[in-house]
Amino acid sequence: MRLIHLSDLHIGKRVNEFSMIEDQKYILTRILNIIDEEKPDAVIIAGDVYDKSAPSEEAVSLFNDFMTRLSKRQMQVFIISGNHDSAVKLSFASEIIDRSGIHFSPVYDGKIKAFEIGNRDEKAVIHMLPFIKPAIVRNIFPDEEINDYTDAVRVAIEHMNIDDKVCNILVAHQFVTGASRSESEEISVGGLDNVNASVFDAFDYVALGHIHGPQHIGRDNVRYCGTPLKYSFSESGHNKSVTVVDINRDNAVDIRTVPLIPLHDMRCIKGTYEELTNKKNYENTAVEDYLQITLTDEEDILDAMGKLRIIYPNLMVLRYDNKRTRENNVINSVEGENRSPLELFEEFYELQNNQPMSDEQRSFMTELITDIWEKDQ
Ligand SMILES: [Mn+2]
Repeated sequence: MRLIHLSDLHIGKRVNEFSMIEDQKYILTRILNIIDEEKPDAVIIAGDVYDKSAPSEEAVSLFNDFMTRLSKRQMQVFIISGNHDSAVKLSFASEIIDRSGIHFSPVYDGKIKAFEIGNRDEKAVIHMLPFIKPAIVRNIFPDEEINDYTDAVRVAIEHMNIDDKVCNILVAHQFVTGASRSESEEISVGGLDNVNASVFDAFDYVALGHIHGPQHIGRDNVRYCGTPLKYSFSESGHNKSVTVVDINRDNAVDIRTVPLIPLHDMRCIKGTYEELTNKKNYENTAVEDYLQITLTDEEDILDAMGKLRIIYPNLMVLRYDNKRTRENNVINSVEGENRSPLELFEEFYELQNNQPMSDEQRSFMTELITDIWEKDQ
């Protein structure tokens, strides 16, 4: 039996004010191609279908299109809500849609929807646990002691029906202790929302969502498949993929990944303005990628963003790495009433830029100061 594990589509997401919708359309088509090649029995989407609880119209229509195309293939689909989704909206008409083989987790009410997949020889039960917080579980089970996320998930699992004679698969969207994070996740500061992986011991495979880098926690079969696209520059080194899980007759799982090649990569490049605008250096590179450029020039380039975007149209973030940005000098109020305006300015300039003014700059300033002085009098 074969499963494809996806999560964190974040449909409708904007990264540094750039819409990702075309990239998402492209990668969802690529995922459908992988599904056609791999012919899984089930596809899992472990939460964060949308980026927002009130997704845009274009996000909803893209997801609708993806679901419609999935439903034409002979397989079951299991979708839970993540912390970015509205659990209520995502489960709209879910009991009606269930009949089509596409299953959305209902709003958590203490009962967990579980579905059997496979045939007489190979069977698995998929348990769908939407994103939960301690307060939600505490309200439903007031007699249980729930102090943190680990307690909440443990109690939710204790109230499931788990038959240990079959292969049990859990779909969940939580931050498991030890997972390595990236900047595009929204996780509470201080890491109070982490769940200890030991709560998942009863499952043969745990299909996780929430953390954006593909990884397993402890055992191989407690796994984050990661986002299908890079959603921050902290992920520029990630290799995004689809996770394919094969379950054997003895419930052993075999896990592999199929790489996802995006429409635009997300990369960081660094150099002087002259280097980065030299045709020889960029003509054979993917200039349309989403870029973070770090300029190493000592002096700020006037309208560098606008000029660089002529070559690199999807430049998202521009930074400088030079003496000024490396040493963060605190500029104190300059003492010395007896010093000339030029001397005061020179001191200010040196503090700000970590280098003295050049002769050319000094004569320019002298001229400017004289000019202002004359006008004032
Ligand atoms: Mn997410």
